[in-house]
Amino acid sequence: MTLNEVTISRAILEEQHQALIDHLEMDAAVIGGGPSGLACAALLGEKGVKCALIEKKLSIGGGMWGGGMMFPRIVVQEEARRLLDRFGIAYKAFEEGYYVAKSVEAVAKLTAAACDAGVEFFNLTTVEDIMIRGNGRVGGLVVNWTPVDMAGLHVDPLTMACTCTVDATGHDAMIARMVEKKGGALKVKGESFMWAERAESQILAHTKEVFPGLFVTGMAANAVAGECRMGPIFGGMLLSGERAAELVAERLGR
Ligand code: 48F
Repeated sequence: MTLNEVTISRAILEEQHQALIDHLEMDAAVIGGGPSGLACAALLGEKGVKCALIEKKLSIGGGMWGGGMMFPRIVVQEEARRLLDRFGIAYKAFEEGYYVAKSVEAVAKLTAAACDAGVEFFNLTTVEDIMIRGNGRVGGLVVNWTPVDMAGLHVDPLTMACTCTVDATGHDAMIARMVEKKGGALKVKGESFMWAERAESQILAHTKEVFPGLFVTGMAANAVAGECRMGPIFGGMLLSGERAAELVAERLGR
């Protein structure tokens, strides 16, 4: 076999071009590839929902890679241990109810689960705005290449339509803030101080449809609600991603 550089280029361009075209209309878009977004996308994919995960950075994983203060370990509490098992993430019991896992393995296994479930990934892609038309629902995303955003270039974006949008953008709750900024009836209170017990016990109540067509999960859910942060305990992120997937699937009638 003699390698042809142009064939390699054509393979990449044709495949990714087709993937983008195939996802210009989809059931669900998950914005943000941190733990909540990955869990949500993987479980939506498993339910047969046509779903893409859009991540502005080069790498998927959000704030999970770094564990706690760059010690690449995460803690998961008893309530979420079944999700470590479900995604095949190895862990050790530390004290009763506290389980420690490797953050790199957790990102890898969640990402692999989403891939296996048919989720399409669009990394290096920033959601810069949302579409809301006459029916008052969030009906799609306005996207651009992250390097365009970073360089401050004036390049018009493209759009992707989706029936349900999941804001999994973490502490900044970027998508919810876009709705608020543009005058939608949504108040983003902003996250509160660190209180792991409170933050983890309330996150499922905050994981919901906060505006027609827009669901929030992970730290974005707590940020919208003005709820506390929790630091490097990740059970709430996984449970919230799971809850968001259930709510979206229900909304889609799956
Ligand atoms: O921050 P992130 O990991 O969100 P999460 O799933 O998890 C929070 C934890 O990592 C941790 C914590 C819990 O223990 O407190 O911080 O709630 O991931 C959010 C992802 O969203 C991406 C961002 O790059 C990150 O990977 N993101 C943010 N804004 C945009 C975006 C945007 N406008 N378009 C695309 N991706």
